[in-house]
Amino acid sequence: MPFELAPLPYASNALEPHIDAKTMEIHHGKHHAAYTSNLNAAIQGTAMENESIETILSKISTASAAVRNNGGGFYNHNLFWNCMAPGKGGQPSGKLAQAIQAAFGSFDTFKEEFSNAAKTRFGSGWAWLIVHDGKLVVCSSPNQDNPLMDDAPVKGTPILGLDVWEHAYYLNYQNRRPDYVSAFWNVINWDFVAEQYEKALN
Ligand code: MN3
Repeated sequence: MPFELAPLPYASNALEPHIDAKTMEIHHGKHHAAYTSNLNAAIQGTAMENESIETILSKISTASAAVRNNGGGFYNHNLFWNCMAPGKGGQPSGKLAQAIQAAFGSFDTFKEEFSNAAKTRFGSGWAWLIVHDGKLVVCSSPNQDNPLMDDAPVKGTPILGLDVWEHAYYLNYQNRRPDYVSAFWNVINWDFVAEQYEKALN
């Protein structure tokens, strides 16, 4: 099997009270696991079997719906788990902080723009902070699409992603997506996001 489900980088209850253990267990152990095995099934026997997930996403317009949905789901959740960690939150520092200031005017303005992208994405999807031509941009995408896909309306390299599918929050927050979006800021691992920013610039 070309793609494997990596273990969560922390215990399933590590993000409580912001994200509850049961949600994390089902989200990683069932949803992410299903995207991974369905992706493997969808690429079996095709040329994509030996390609990286980034390569697959870069030509997703030529792939089946199964590869799009499950390939996106595989990649998006890998990024998502690592964008969070216990005892984090706060604000970024260094070059990323300066880039946020340059792109949005202030961290608070960025926070508002990203939160609005997450809250106003209709139905299932993701909010993103991406690097596009060396600049930071906030956007969102439907379903399991992401800005690495060649047919994405806003393209770039994701460095921070927030899952706003109901399966990401409904057990704890029910219909209160804005509360879940607010809670996300308490668990963002800015050290990881800063590493992704540096990589995206190179
Ligand atoms: Mn999800």
